[in-house]
Amino acid sequence: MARPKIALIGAGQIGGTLAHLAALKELGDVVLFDIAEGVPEGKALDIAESGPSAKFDARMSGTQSYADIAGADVCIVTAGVARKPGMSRDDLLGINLKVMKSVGEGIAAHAPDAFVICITNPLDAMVWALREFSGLPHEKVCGMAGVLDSARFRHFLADEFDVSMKDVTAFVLGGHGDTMVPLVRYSTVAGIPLPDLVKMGWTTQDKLDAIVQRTRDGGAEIVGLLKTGSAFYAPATSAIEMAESYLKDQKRVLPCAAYVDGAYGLKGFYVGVPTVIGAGGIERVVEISMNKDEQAMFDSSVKAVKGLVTACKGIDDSLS
Ligand code: A3D
Repeated sequence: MARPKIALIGAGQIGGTLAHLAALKELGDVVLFDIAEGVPEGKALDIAESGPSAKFDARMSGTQSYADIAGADVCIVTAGVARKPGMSRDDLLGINLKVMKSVGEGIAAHAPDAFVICITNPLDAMVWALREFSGLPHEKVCGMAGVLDSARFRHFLADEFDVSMKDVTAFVLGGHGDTMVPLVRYSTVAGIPLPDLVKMGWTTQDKLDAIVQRTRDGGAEIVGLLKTGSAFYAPATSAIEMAESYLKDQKRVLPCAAYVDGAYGLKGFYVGVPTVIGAGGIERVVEISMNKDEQAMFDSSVKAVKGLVTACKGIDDSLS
């Protein structure tokens, strides 16, 4: 059987890391696409030259032509502009919406059967627009945010408790932004929910609240440190986890920006929810029950996402 083909649209910081990880994990042959001439070619060659030492079998190539992504099984989209200090994710909206239009058209023309994972910010609006521009089935287009947000939450929790990150599960719902909803009640250490760990004296409510806030601000914390761009190692690793679940039909239960059509009382747009990712793409949206406070946080997050989608419609007539 031929190797799967993975197209990476955008060969910047995240795109290059995605290519490296996909090669190391031998997920398939990789095509890096970018409008910046030489960048995707250079990164592809550099990674290919690491193959003999890293001992992977995967073809790496770079291109400026959408024709070269033909027949891709997975497309991961990072094309666009990243945040600089002082910019919010929403500041990127106008610029990246235009990018989504060209990317959506390119995927529709050359890789219409692909599973598409969008990473470009502002995520929940860009994944919605990318789906609209591409016309692909809703279950084949999703956004990466929840895996990253919950990984950050898990990392901070594992640090606080001095336990392995492997035994910490965390749950983050809603949009990828300041209104994201880390759900403490559904987050556990080896099955013990966080509120119980507070009662057991493992941490205090104040410390837990601070970790929740640090998770919400996780992206900005990295932007503040790097000064010239935003996070890329953890975002790339998160998207690779999603791509692998699709390619290997693992049916992982992963939070991602998925099209919600009825669940959570919502209809017709993208928001961060738990999903099952398998060979069918987003095979299921998992609907959990929320208490009053959680529902209020989720509602305000949904409101923020709806605002961004409305803004997109205001910018591009074809989206209305
Ligand atoms: P960066 O290193 O700037 O790479 C973006 C690449 O896109 C550059 O190489 C550009 O040349 C390329 N590009 C621009 N326009 C086009 C186009 N029309 N077609 C093809 N390529 C194009 O950014 P990055 O890799 O650090 O980040 C990429 C995106 O991911 C940004 O929008 C970030 O805000 C976003 N991001 C999202 C998350 C989430 O968790 C959702 C996390 C981190 C970054």
